[in-house]
Amino acid sequence: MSAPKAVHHYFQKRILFVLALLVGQTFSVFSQSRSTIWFKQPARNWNEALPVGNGRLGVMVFGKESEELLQLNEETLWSGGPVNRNPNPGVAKYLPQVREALFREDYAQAAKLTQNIQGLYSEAYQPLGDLLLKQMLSGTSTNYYRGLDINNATSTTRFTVNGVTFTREIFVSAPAQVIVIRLTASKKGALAFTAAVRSPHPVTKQLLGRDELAVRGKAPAHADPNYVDYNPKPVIYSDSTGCRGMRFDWRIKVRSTDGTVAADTAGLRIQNATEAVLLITAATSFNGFDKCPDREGRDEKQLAANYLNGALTKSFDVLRREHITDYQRLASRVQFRISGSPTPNLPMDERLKRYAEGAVDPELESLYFQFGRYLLISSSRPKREGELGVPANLQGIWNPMVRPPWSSNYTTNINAQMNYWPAEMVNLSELHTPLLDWIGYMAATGRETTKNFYNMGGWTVHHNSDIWGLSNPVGDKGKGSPSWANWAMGGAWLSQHLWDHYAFTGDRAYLQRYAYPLMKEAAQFCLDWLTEDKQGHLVTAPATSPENIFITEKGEKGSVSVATTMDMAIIWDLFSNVIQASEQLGIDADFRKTLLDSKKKLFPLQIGKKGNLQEWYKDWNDEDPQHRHVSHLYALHPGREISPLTTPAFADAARKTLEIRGDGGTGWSKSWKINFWARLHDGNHAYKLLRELLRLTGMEGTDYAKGGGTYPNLLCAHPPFQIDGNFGGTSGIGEMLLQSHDGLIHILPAIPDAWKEGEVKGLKARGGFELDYNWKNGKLDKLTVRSKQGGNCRIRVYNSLKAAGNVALKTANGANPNPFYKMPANQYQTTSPETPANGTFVYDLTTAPGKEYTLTAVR
Ligand code: FUC
Repeated sequence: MSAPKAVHHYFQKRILFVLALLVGQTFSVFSQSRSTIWFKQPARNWNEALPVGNGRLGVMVFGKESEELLQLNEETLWSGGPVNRNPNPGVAKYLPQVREALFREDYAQAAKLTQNIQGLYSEAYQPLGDLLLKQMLSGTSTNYYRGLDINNATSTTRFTVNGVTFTREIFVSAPAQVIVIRLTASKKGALAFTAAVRSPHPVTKQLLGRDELAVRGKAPAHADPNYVDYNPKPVIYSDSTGCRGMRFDWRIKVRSTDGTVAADTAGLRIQNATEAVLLITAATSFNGFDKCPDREGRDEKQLAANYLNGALTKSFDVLRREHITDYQRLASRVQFRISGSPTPNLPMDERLKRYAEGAVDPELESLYFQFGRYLLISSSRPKREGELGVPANLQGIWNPMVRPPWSSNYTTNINAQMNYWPAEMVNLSELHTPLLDWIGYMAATGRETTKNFYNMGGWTVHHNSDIWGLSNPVGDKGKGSPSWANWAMGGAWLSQHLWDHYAFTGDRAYLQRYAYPLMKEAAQFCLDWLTEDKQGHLVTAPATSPENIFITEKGEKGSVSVATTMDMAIIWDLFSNVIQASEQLGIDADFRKTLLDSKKKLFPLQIGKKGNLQEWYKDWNDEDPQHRHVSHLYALHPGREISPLTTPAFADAARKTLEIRGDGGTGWSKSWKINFWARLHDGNHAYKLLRELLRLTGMEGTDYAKGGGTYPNLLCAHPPFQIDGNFGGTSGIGEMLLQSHDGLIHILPAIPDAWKEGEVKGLKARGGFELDYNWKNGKLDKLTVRSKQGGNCRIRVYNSLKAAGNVALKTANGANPNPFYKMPANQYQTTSPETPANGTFVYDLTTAPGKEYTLTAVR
């Protein structure tokens, strides 16, 4: 190569490089504003702080300048120990008495008797403590910025004091199992701070060398729920058995700094630094739901040391790179964009305020969808070698209180399941597995619960569970209201998750070895639990409809009755799924027949005098017609018994029910309603509720009537904070974009007028299909289907399509031959999903495993 040519070449490369940098920068600024929740001031309270986590370790970042508050959690740190599986012996004798009263229609007496059939409350999820970064600053700060970028799961705080800019970056690495904090100053040696710790639990602090602090303690042996106020000591630390209260070991280590490090038990002091990198980790002695957490506990000191030592072998850059790669591997599977007004580059509190006033902000809506995915990635990771994966609880993994609202437990009459509604469809299937694993543990105690409380087989969970796999009806042996405590359908509902994981992944070995046996046993409990009423229908008795109160024709109020619609719908769903699973596995023909016969005898769905889907056995009124739970619509969502495509009359009744219930409610209630309206194919109504879910609220107390919405940090307000509403919101948006539960893949089933044009990539449908598509003017434009397992791909769309190349696209005819789309026997079905309706097109596309197909709109 001649010299001038080489020089020319060099400049060309240089220009290209600069161009690439510029493009990269514009892109990252653009993408950052789309993916960042940011503020101009530190968090004034917990609901303004920003959540980061790796599934196990969680941090709420407050971003305070001179006393930064990082509130920390470790997912296994709960109060208590393994459950007493027979806490109230002999209570099974009340069941026949309850039934006798119910069939005499003495509902008050039935409720009183039901209350005898209660065990103990769940234990509570615990905070680990606070890390305080006390920074010496000589003046007030300007140019303040605090943000969470969900593109790289990193929180950044930045401010300037006396011309020096201080930056703190925080992320929680899943590969390294540590929290990483980097503090920098723009001026050499200007960084000086003390890292101090505090814990709500009794702890001892120990210095491990010059730059490492260990904080050790024990979680409470017991913590009462926050709504129990009759015990003199609601939180108990003492335990003489070694079986209640787990130990924890929490470490803070200065990984590197150019400053000086000094330490005493007050904290680690760093001075004259330009940069400091801290590593934080924690471990508990939790050793499984059935092991004494102290006596039989794991060596938490060793675990913490191992995490730390592993991370110490890596530089900050390597830790960060590995964190981002790991996070993006999951996060980048789904892209979602709604066209429209450009994103206003505003702090989130201002942006939400503007939105509540009616501003158009489609990127806030797509950000909210992705934020739900972010939260799942950050709070629910599958088990790692030698570790357990714990499901996201009522607050995910973020909780600062020893007695958090509802113990921050697993509430299975809606909340725990809602957390996992989006998991499969938003392409995070493996993040569903902590819940699926946990179901196995709940079943272990649940088998004894059904025996001890009812003298029956199979397993179930009542409306509360915890890290110990609690399954008994709670209520502290008669002090809880049966309207919530004695609802016995948790096991049956959770089993839907076992089935759905299979329906989406097609993982036969998982179905055969793990899911099916648990589903079958849940069905066995239901068979035992069902009894015949005078008309020969199979009914549940006692039955409640969480957590509603009926008023009988005589004007009597009650909660315990017979055959609530929710009970019947959950059992219908479970039996249908077990039937289908046994067919696919080619086993248990006799059991299948029993279920088929029982399904036919189940007390039927009823349409009430107001044209609504009836909630109760009889057409009674509700004490609170706008009650937040809309349990009876289980049949519409997450069940599949009612659908406009198969049971239009019942879909109309469901709509009527929703109209009567209204659009109000707590955070999760609004989220559920988004899913309902999407299932009714009413995108505009779903969208109305999405806007209301995103309504900015500052409410912190527990108020059921007002304030359901969103906090400035985008976490959902029940109020108080509950994470279910976030996940339910993400699932609701998913259901607006794609549905695959009723015999076909329905594309854009509930697209609102406000979303005229957009694009989504990577959504999952049952049977292992992955879809990318965009739409213009509300109509599908181009669709790409990736088939993982092959099989017929039946799609329902609102405009005609053509396939590229020699791909055969046929108009659908007859039942969908794909076994994942087989419709369960349904006595209410009057039409078939493939029946063409006005303006709809239903196609069949034969697919081969691993192949990709592209369809485009015919114009
Ligand atoms: C159920 C709901 C409440 C709350 C609690 C955690 O009991 O009725 O609204 O979400 O769970």
